[in-house]
Amino acid sequence: EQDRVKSTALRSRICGAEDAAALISDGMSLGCGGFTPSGAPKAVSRALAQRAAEAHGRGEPFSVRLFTGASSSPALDGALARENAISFRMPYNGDAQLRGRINAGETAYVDAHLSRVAPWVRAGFFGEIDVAIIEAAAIREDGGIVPTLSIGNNKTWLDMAKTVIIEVNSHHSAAIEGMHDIWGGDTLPGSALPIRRVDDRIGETVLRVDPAKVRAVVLTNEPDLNASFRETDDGARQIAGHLMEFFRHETARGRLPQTLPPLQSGVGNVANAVMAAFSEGPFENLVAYTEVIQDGMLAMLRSGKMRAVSGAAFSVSVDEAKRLNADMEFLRKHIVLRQQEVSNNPEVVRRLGCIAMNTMIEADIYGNVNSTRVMGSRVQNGIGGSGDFARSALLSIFMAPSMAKAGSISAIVPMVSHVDHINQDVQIMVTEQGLADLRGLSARQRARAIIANCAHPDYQPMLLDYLNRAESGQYGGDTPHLLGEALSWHQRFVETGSMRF
Ligand code: 0RQ
Repeated sequence: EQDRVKSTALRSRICGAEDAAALISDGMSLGCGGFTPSGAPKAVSRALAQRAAEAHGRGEPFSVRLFTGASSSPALDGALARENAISFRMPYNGDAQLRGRINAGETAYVDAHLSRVAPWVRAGFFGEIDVAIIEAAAIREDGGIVPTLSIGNNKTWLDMAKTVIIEVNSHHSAAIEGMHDIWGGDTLPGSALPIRRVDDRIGETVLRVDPAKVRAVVLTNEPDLNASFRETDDGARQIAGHLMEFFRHETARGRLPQTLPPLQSGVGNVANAVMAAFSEGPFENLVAYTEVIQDGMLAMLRSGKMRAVSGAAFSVSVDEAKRLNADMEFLRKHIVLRQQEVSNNPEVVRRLGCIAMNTMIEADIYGNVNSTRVMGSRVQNGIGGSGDFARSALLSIFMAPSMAKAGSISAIVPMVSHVDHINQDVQIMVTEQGLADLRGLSARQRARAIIANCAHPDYQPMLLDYLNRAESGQYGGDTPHLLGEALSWHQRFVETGSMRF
């Protein structure tokens, strides 16, 4: 395993995870790898959680400020949250333990657009980064660091941190070297990203660091802690079916090219079902400029339906993780992994004219979307990259099942209880009931289209009743609302456990 560390300077820093974790003290800011479980530190973060537990056992405070790429892993967010050792967290969380801490008010959470984090950290908006902990597949003789299945904000952590810890994980195929593309420039005002096609390469394949800052190199051999997807259900298949029909219709009328613009696809069950539908659909030579690369896209690369993918991270099932390690030579030719300020860059998304497909928690009748807060106040995950893509895409699509929690919640409500995506950033809305094409519709027309096509029949009469009364008792006729009633559905759920009357 030592063979993965070719640089003699850095080989001399090899040590155990406990020694590395001992470099971190209470109150420090950590910049860590991790974008989904891919690339998150494992051994050092577990050792750090152990340190926190011991300190707490002695009655001493111990917590860190944690910055990552996006969500991370049970070995980072999970282990530290269990010990209540995260005082501040940015920019995304998908871990249930940490979600509990945030919703209990114990961890301060800054939910931010993923493309914004690195340039803002470099600008000094969030203070200094004390320690970087990143995962590598190898360290070359020239000191170049080969990343693993995500890059996240690692370039910025390596540039900004005073101390650097590298976990070299020999579980990953060495053939991954060459897949990454690391942009050495900036994405602040005055700079331009020279990407014109999804597979353009604009940087180096390795990360660089001042070797004097590297205080520990820890050897590991461990797969990412991936979760398996749920079986695709009928609802997800129906959503995918409505979308495919829409794309066939748009290409037939010449509004979209036959190969479709570059696709961005969010995470989860519905997104995977959409990719499965593309696998069987009529479109060929597809490309993706996306954030997360899931099983479905890899299947299309293998079948030849998809030609090229640019992404920030792999987020795959346990089975796919094994397959892709064996398949790395092939995948490397078709995939460009980028740091997230490039993979999610709105400038590039606008230039390429992407189709953004993201999942939501709820939408209102006018097309505003809540992706993050249940009943307005409980965070689920975070905005992630959905805003980076939705605002700048040629077409922005939001999808969800029409009801949640066994039908006690309607995903279509009079007014969203929290807004992540304003109606101007939502052109197409899809549920298993159908698809609403909102392009060119006024607010009142959007409301009719969303209720007719997307709402569940159980909730349609209630929504129509709300809209009709709002239109007749209106204060304003553009976007009619009954202000005293607009959030009453959420209030009723909180009080009774159901939005139904
Ligand atoms: O709760 O876990 O308690 O059962 O939300 O919902 O249906 O399992 O769907 O996993 O696809 O997540 C929007 C959260 C959907 C996700 C969201 C409850 C539901 C369940 C999860 P349980 P599902 P998914 C780029 C794109 C924002 C980031 C983003 C997300 C849980 O897609 O985080 O788009 N998106 N990134 O029961 C109350 C409702 C609900 C509801 C769902 N209306 N009311 N609860 N739930 N709808 C990728 C990245 O940035 C990484």
